[in-house]
Amino acid sequence: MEKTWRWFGPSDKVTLEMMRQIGVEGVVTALHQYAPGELWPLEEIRATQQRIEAAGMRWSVVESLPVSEAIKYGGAERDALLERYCQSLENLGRCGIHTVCYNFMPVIDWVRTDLERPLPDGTLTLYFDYVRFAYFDMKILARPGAEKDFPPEIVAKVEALDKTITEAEKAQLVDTIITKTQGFVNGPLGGSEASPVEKFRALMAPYAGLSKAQLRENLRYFLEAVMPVCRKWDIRMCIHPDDPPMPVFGMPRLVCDADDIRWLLAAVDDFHNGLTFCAGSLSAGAHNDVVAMAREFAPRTHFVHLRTCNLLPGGDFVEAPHTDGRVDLVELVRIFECEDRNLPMRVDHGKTMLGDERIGYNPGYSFHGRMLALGQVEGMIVAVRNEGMA
Ligand code: DNO
Repeated sequence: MEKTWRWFGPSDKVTLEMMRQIGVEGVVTALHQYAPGELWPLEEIRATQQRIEAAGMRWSVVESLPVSEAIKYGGAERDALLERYCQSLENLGRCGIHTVCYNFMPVIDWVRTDLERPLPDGTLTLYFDYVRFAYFDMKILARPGAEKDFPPEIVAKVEALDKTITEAEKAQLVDTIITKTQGFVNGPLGGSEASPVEKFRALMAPYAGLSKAQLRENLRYFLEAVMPVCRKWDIRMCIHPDDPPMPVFGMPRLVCDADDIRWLLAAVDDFHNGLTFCAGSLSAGAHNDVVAMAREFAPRTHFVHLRTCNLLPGGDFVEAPHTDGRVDLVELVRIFECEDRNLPMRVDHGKTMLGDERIGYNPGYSFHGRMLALGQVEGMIVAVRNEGMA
């Protein structure tokens, strides 16, 4: 596998020079200056690519070329948006960039309730508290009927929490779930001066009543529209699994388990329609046997996110150290090394440690924590390659 690292562009506090020093070979980035739906001009792609190459690496993966909401819910403007999406893909192809990660999650990308959860050793990690998540849905977003989506014991805990939760804790939940985790991925939530919660409700409105089957048809429509340009320029589209792998806020999600992935790969049976194997996202669902899924889907995997969660009682999960989670990452390295396509791999998230907390990195994208994880994974790769020689 190729050692890659996500870079958020010139404003990222982790510089290309820092990445080069720790052994990164390929850069994963996007033209973050453009909002979803805007065209990525050829000369801007080239400028970013040249900057990366001047630092001694290559631009391996685009993460992400964001799919506009209207494409996902099938709005009137979707064909115009798709035309522009294809044009951006062609521009990437002309520059020799062949791997494009995207997601098809309605409105919200990844969900955590705590971005600085202390571990016993003093480092900080990302955490998902099921009761606080349900609290946000039922009491802050106040989504009609939300309580029907949670088991009775969770609803009871939400009611108990409602008696003790402080205003500051509520504000922290809004800031974490809506502002901090989403903001740096696709830019800040659009719209007026409305509060984040109001903006969020407005973004969710077009999905009201949209079934999983309809969302699937919209994904198929998207894939059929982009496949011709992908075939022409050998661009491998790789969808990111849902994080966490379950429907949220009453909206369907399409990449939660092995059956979903089977559907996706069969819906458009083309090598260019592939997967970002995000082991971390998949590992947050107790229903997923992540190693078995890697074995099954490796031939259509074009990009690997190598990390793992641990599942806790009551539906919580925590992002675990790379050597200590529920998924055997060494086995995943074996599986993806066997693919023999030098698959780009990034360690995805890392712990916040040794002063990372003072710098203000994007949540999950610390420097020291990810560097430690990369060192650990690099050791796994070397050991696995040596097994092959034995
Ligand atoms: C979070 C990331 C996701 C991912 C997008 C890809 O850390 O893994 O935001 O980049 O879902 O479209």
